[in-house]
Amino acid sequence: MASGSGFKRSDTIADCMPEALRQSRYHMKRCFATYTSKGRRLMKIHNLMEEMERSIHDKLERAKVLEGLLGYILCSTQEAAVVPPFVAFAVRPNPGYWEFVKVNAEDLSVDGITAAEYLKFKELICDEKWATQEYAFEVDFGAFEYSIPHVTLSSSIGNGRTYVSKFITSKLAGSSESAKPLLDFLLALNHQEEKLMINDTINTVAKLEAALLVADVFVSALPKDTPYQKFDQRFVEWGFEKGWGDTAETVTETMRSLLEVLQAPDPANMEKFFSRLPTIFNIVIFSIHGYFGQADVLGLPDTGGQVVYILDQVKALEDELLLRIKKQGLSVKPQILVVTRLIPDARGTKCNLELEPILNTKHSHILRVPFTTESGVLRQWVSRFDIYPYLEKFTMDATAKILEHLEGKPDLIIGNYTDGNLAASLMASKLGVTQATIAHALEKTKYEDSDIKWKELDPKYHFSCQFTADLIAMNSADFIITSTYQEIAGSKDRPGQYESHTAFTLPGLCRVVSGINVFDPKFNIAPPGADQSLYFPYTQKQKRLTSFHPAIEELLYNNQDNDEHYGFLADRKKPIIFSMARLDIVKNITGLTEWYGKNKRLQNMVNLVVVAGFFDPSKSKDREEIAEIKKMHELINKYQLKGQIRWIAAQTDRVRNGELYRCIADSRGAFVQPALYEAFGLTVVEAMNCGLPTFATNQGGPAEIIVDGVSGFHVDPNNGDEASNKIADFFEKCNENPEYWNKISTAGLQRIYECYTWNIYATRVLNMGSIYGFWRQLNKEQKQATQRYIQMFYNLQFKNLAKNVTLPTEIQQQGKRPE
Ligand code: UDP
Ligand code: LCN
Repeated sequence: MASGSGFKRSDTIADCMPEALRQSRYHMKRCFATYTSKGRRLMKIHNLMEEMERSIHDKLERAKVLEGLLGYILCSTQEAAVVPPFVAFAVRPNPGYWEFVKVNAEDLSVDGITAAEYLKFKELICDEKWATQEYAFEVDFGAFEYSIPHVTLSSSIGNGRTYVSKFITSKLAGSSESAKPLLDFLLALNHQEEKLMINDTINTVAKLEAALLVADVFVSALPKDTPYQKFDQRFVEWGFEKGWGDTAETVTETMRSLLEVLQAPDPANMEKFFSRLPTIFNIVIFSIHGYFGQADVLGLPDTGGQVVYILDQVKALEDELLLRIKKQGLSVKPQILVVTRLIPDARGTKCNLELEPILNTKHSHILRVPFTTESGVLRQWVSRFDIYPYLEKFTMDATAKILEHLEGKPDLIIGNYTDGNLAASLMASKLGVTQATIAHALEKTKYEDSDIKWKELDPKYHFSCQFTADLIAMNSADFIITSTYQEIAGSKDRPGQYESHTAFTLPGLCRVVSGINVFDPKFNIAPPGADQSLYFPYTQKQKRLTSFHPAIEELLYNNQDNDEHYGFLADRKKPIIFSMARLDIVKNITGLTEWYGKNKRLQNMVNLVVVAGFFDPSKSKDREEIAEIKKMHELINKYQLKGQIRWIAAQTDRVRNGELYRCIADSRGAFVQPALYEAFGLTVVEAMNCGLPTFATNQGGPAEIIVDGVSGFHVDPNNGDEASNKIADFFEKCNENPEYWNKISTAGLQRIYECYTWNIYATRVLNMGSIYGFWRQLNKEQKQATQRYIQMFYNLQFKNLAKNVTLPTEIQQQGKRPE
């Protein structure tokens, strides 16, 4: 709609809108009168459209308006704040680009306004006193962005590493003086105080170049496979130390790469050189909430994909580190520590153990540190929404343990989710270590208007703490790893998770006029994969885990309800539509059950199997899970689904789960991921790895994983009828032509192999660790200024908010809080 609006990229909406309103003045006066008629309120795009339809009855007239610039503006509007006689629009013409305009409904005059002015105006809807305060607290991280270059195109967002290589290249080019920061960086490289690459005798760029030229002539004359140890003495004489390579060949490659960087830097070579540098040996990964363990934890509250992701990530990173260290000619043992919370009441898991080696790795461990308060150790699980009061003490305790275990500082600290990212930020800033953050999900976008409604939601979710902690982490991180583009900057129609932190307001608390800039080159997309030794195609008969088949047969078809399953499947011949998720509201397993319940055509063709949570609400301590359990029972009764639905309790055995996906594929079924919003969606990748045709929500990451109609299908979770009909159409088509099922299955697998593997991930992340380590040195002054601002924000804002979080009953009774 409305692309032929005559609107040029260079025009601002504030410039063009007055003329556009003038051209449809009669209709627009009516339309704006409707918008303002209901008084102060927030309108979303569907409200704007519906009310426009109501005010312009004539279809042709309406189409004319919508075809022009006004249609374009309305379609690009994310929300409009109405405070009669004004309507202010937040318009997003492209991912990451926002414009704000205020229209007077009476005379249709238009004013361009800033983000801060828009937020202030929006606050009038819910908190006039705060909105009209002269000196309300405004958070402005943009004030520190003066010296860092940014990417400019929406399509470049998320490709930060490449841009940082370009920016570094232009900074180092020119004279030897420009390359001095690189020399200093190399001089500082060491492992446990033992120097690497060069020593202090090479103290100018000119000396470095001269030494490289001499060494290059010498080494390139040696047989390629000559071990480094054979010529290391000569190297020391020239001022070189270990780390250049394990053989004459690798040493030559690294030296030439550096020579090129010094003589005629180019970004590709810059990236290659940094990927070879011995900068990372020890990594700390924070993942605090939920039950972090290697068995019996998946499906427990707050325990899902993040755990799977991290365990697979550790294996991939360790493999890549071992490979790199060998190639660097070093014999260092890399260590990766996953730091989580120790839970004494561990519900049969190993979450009460302090140290646990990570399976299938050589040197990696899980380190668990308890939450402590004045009255001692907190024994029970605590919801991720209530975790804030414990984090500072936890970080201090964890830091001491980590330094002891690693016998020194780590080289990279990676946070996960709000709590882990906050701990990573505190520890990285204390120790001066490179920091990365991973969000898995930023909670803000999951709940509509969660910013403006924060006061209403705070008792349950403590979003004031969460959004503050998220801002702190994303601004203190040296680089941010995301799984998809949409996580950063969304899609054409929907803002990204990070993007939604650009400008928002928590009325009464703070107005965030510049929270994060998605054009910052710190953003990087590195999608995860799925463990392909567990999730492999159903067609690989010789690898199939047939020993699980009797148990899976029992799980799917035994007619008696028991602790593990509820409901039964009367007709075994039907294909199965399958879903597996934590029983959270957002996962929408109840939604899928309702779609199925309402669609007789679908019921006639397929059975429904869901793996989710528990059946007995008394077994759960999680508020949302309890509500969802009750709703599942109501739906099964309401639509009389017994005989067609099998509800299986959370499954913790990943190996068996792999075979379960494949058994569903044997039934020529499909996987459905119906979430109201999904950040990434590991189950989607797992199902596709097993060759199972997959329908996944169009809200979030899965929309990027699947190409709709080619490698699977998108479903709209907000339109259940359309979704269930799309699934039914698929099965009808498969009945007519069984080849169709194979086609989608194969295309799904192809998509995975091209884009979603752990190997690609590990290479990318370690390259980031190295190059951003240098980038932070290059921008030291700005980094320090931001850190000071963050410290103030943390101390004056976050700590007070965290104090207001109610502690679990056990502690509350004793009236004790963490120090
Ligand atoms: N999972 C599981 N058993 C369950 C529910 C989930 O093993 O009962 C696994 C699932 O296979 C996937 C992960 O937990 O590996 C869920 O990840 P996803 O990204 O789909 O969602 P999250 O729970 O992280 O929001
Ligand atoms: C958390 C989520 O909600 C999922 O969408 C992701 O797949 C998972 O973490 C792993 O990143």
